[in-house]
This record gives sequence, C-alpha cells and structure tokens, in this order.
Amino acid sequence: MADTQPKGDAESMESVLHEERKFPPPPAFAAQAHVKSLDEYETLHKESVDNPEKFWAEQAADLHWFQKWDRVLEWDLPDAKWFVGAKTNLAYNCLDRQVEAGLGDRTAIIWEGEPTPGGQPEVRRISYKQLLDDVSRFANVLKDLGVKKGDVVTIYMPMVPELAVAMLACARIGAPHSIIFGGFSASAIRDRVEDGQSKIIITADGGWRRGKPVPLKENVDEALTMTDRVEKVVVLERCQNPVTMKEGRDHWWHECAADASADCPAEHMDAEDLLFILYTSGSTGKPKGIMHTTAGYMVYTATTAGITFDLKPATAQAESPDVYWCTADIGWITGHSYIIYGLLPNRVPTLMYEGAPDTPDKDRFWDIIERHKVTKFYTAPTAIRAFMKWGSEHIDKHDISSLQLLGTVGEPINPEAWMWYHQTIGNEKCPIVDTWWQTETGGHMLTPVPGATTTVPGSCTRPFFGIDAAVVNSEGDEMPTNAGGILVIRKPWPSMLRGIYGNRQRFIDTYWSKVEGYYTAGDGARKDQDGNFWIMGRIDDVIVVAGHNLGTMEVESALVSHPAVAEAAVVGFPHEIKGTGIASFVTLRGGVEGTDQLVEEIRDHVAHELGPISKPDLVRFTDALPKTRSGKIMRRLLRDIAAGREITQDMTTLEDVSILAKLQGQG
Ligand code: 6R9
Repeated sequence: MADTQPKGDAESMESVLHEERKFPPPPAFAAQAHVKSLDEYETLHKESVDNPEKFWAEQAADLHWFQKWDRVLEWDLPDAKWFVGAKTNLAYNCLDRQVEAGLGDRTAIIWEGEPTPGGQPEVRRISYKQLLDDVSRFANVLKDLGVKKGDVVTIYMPMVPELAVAMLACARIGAPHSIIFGGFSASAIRDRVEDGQSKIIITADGGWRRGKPVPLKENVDEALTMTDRVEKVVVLERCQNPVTMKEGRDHWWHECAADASADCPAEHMDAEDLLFILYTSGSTGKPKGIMHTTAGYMVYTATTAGITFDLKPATAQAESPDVYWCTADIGWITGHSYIIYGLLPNRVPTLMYEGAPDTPDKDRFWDIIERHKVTKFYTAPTAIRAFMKWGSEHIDKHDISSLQLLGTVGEPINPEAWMWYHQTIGNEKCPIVDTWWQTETGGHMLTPVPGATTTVPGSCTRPFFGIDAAVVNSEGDEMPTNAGGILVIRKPWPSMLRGIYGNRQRFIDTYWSKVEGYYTAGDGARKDQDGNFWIMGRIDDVIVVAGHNLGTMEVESALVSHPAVAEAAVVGFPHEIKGTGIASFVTLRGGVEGTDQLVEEIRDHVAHELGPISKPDLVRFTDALPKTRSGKIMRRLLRDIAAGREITQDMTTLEDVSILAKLQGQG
C-alpha cells in the first residue's frame, strides 16, 4: 500500500535540538595519538581534499603491491577507478605481509565462543602465521571444488574464526564473497544466491545463540529446494547438531581441509577487481548487492581503522598494546570493514565474539573486556541503550579500566545515551568516536579523529581525511549553518561503492540522481557553527507537522532524555486536525510502569525540550521496538501501525516478528 503520509523533504528540515556539552580530547590521549590537535586535523583535511590523489597514494604506500598503480584516480561520474593499473591482494596484506615482517607469531584474532563449558569461556588466539596456513589450506579446498577467480562464493556462517578464514580464502584466490548474516532465513539465501549467480555456499551445521544451535545447514537445505543454482556446499562442524548431507553436493569442511596443502600463493588482483558483494536491504524493494573492489577498499578501511581507532601496531619485539573489539556481526559491513579487512593490516588483535550480550548473563561484554583487556571498543547505539536499560550493576562487577577509546555506529546516538557511554563505560577518560558511514561508503565518512576532535554528544562531528561532505538543497547549494538538508559527498573516495550488482540503473537512480553530480546518502543532516555534522534521520522518515519538517532523531533524543524512557521511535501519522501528528513508541527503563500520567509527563517533557511543535500527539508504551537484525529501528513499519494500516512492506530483515503482532494487537 502506498504511504499516504505527506512527504517531507529534507531541504527545509528544522533543527529543534540544542546540545551544548563539549568534550575536548583528553590531553593524555592526544599526546600519544596519530593526529594530535585540531590544527593538525584541519591542515591535513584541507590538503587531502584539495589533493586526494597525493593523500591516498601516501596511505597506499604502506601496503604491499605486486605492481604499483599508473594513476591514483580516474573519475567519470558516477564511476571511480582507484589505483588504476595496480596489482595487489587484500588477504596478502592481512596475512603474508605481517608474516614477512617477522610478526608471524603475533595475535591476529582473539575469538570467544558463546558456550562456556563448565563455566569456562571457550577462547582461541590465532596468530598471523596460523591464520595464513588456515586460509591457504581453505583456498586450496575452494580451488579443488572448482572455484575460479571471479566466481561469487556465498558464505552463511556463525561468528567463528572459520568465517574469517573463508572470506580471506576467497580474497586470496580472487573469488568475490557474498556474506549472508547467519540470522537470515532460507528465502533470503535463495534471493542472494540467485541475484549473485553463486554456485557454492559455505556454511556450518549450526551456530550457538543463547545456548541453542541456529540451524544454518537446515536453512541452506531449504533454500536449495527453491533454487538449483548451487552445486557445492561446504559444511563446518560447529554445534554437532544433526544435519543431512547430500551426496556429491555437500562436503564437510574438515574432511576437505585434511589433506589440502597450506601453500597457496595469493592471486595478483587488479585494483578494480570485485572483492565482495554485500546486500543491503534499503527500506523497500529487493535488497541491493553493493559492490566493493579490491585496492580502494583496502586502502580506505586500513587508513580509517588506524586513525579513527588510533591503533598501535604489533612489532617483531612485542604484541600490539591494543586489543580491539567490534561487536558487530561479520555479516554486516561493519564486520567486513572493522573486524577483518581494516584491522588485520593494522597489526592489532581483533576480537570476535560468537554469542549474545546477555548470555549467560547481562555482564557478558564487560566480562570479555576485563579478561581480554580490551582497549578499543566499537558497538551500536541499540546495544548502548540496552545496557542502560539493564542497569550499571552488571558493569560494576568488572574491571573495565583497560578501555581507552569507545566507538559507535549504525544509528544516530541520542545525547543521553552518549553521556551514559562516556560516564559509565568510558569513565570520562575515553574519547568517543561516533562514526557515520554506510554499506555503500565502505568505511568511516564522518567521525571524530580521537586525538584532535572536540566531541559533542549526538554529533558525528567532521569528515574523515579526503572526504568532501556537505549539507545541501536539491540544487546542490550549501544550506546555511544549522539548517537541515541533504547530506552529500561531493568528491570520490577510494572505498565508494562501484555499483549495485546486476543493476546499473538502480545504482544511478538511488545514489546519483537526487542532487546533480554528488553522491546522496539518503540521510538528512545539518552542520553547526563549529563545522560539526548532525545526522537528523533518514530523509524518507521526515515528519511534516503543521508545515514544519522534523527529523526523527531530535524528537527521539528528547524522549530518551526523560529519565523513565529507555528507547524511542517517532513517526508521522494521519491526524484529523493537524494533517499529520507525531506518534511515539517508547520502551521504559527497568521497573517503570507506563501510566496515563507518565504519558502526559513525557509529552510535556518533549515540548519543554524542543518546543510545542515537536510535542508527540501519541505516546505508546511497548516492550520492544521493531528493528533490523543489525539494530536499526524500522520506522516504516511503525508508520503503518500508527496509521492503522495493514503492513504490506518487506519484513525479511526484521529481527523479531512477534513485536509487530503485539503492537498491532494493542492498536
Ligand atoms: C555502517 C552502517 C547506513 C545508515 C546510514 C545512517 C545510519 C550509520 C550512523 C548512522 C547516524 C551514525 N547510520 N551510522 N546514523 N549516526 N554514526 O550502519 O551501514 O547498515 O548500510 O547503514 O545507518 O542512516 O545511512 P548500513
């Protein structure tokens, strides 16, 4: 059904939120950081945007190239080619380069499984040398199964080290991978296999989730009753749950790998050879297969990881002083870029965790941080809001003083959640990097540089080096200070998407048609007097109330700043008098009861914080909000519920369908 709500446009989005708190980089942090001051950031940012080719060539020089590039950039809008003529291999830069530098025994991956048999956590530490051997062996397995350079390999696995092995093995032999998050269903597998024309799937019998195996192989079997494209399935034994193996098609990983050689030279890949496809749902329609290529993605993710997280490498003499942990699943872009590909070239141990944050108990994350002495921690606002709701007693049980830097990604972080993160997790000494980016951008676009940037709760601050970001109207003119508009990137950057797999027109329509000549991200934003960017929400979610265009982020942040509120989502709905009203869906903090009086209190609180225009017409309490499996609130579904419409939109990325049934039941 068509969305009957009047459409706002981001061009005249109004900002109503005022956030004045400022946090300069802690001096002790700045003193040891890669970039030590705002002056240094500004000089380098200007140089890098004025002359991106020089800047990116300098970054690329640190990595290994079988053949150097002829030109750094060829730009024929919307098509960019970076490091033209170069030959390299990303797996080589993740592994061989470290081994050759005498770091073979240093830790590449620290892995913690979900089960804690007999109360003992299951932990593996994998060195670069070991990982190189495992990757080479599995690369030979893939070759034996007939995989050739350019063949798309589908990966549907739990968060175990073999997932990293599988993706690096693909990169090693030049077979683009298409990773499907292990929480997705059979039909999602079928759609992606068909779209990517993939003939092979790598999976596992199961993966642990809250004490139970997720039946991955069973889901693959079901998917393969709906498509006959797949010829080979490799199955890792993880949970020993019963599975059926189809003769000739299905192969056990351990049997294939048993006599495979650990010698597999890395393929010399052209800079622009396809590295992977990753499907992103978008709000409507069928998922888009976002394409990333080899060299630009490699250079950009390694550079951003190193600078944004201020990583310090291992040396031949010593392990890295850092232990880095990103809690995302590798099935999302965050996991691709900032668990594996951007991290391993930086020579810092990357921690991978298989399980949930509340199993066996709600202190699991803090327990992991304490035991592994994690220094840099990267998670999502949805997780931070859950921790707030669960209460600080879970954190107080652990010594998390090893933490030096905190990161967030995935959604705008409400200032109150930011403050809680800063105080309760960061002990007021850790810079927070609120990183704005997308599957399509490959790496961080707007982010604090932790030794240089003064942070402000709720703002993702400034563009990364080489990034020319702006807030504009549909003509491409910059908006005045603090006025909301369309967030665009005006110049190419190395890890930009190279297209949507098999759909050129959709690539142009989605990203290159809204503002002539610029990449449009689909987010609304404003830029303040200090040059800080504030994401105001998705342009599609703008609410038009009495002629005012409101972004979702600010009203939600005002709701979350009420002490009873844990999490909130707002949408527009048809209102008899006003045309459009504001409906808010609210989850409460532990122990708080949702009374009529609280409804009024919350409405008044928002009006007081933001002014009467933003006062919600409806406040509806709920136990949970509908979210994607990567933790983003699905406002379009709430829009239908608020309007009393039947939901006909795509729900395949919804994490928990029962939430919708409950919300509708109340309606
Ligand atoms: C990395 C990732 C991209 C969309 C993006 C925006 C939202 C991500 C954000 C943020 C505000 C941040 N988003 N990070 N909004 N502040 N720090 O999440 O990629 O799954 O493709 O989503 O997520 O709306 O456009 P992806």
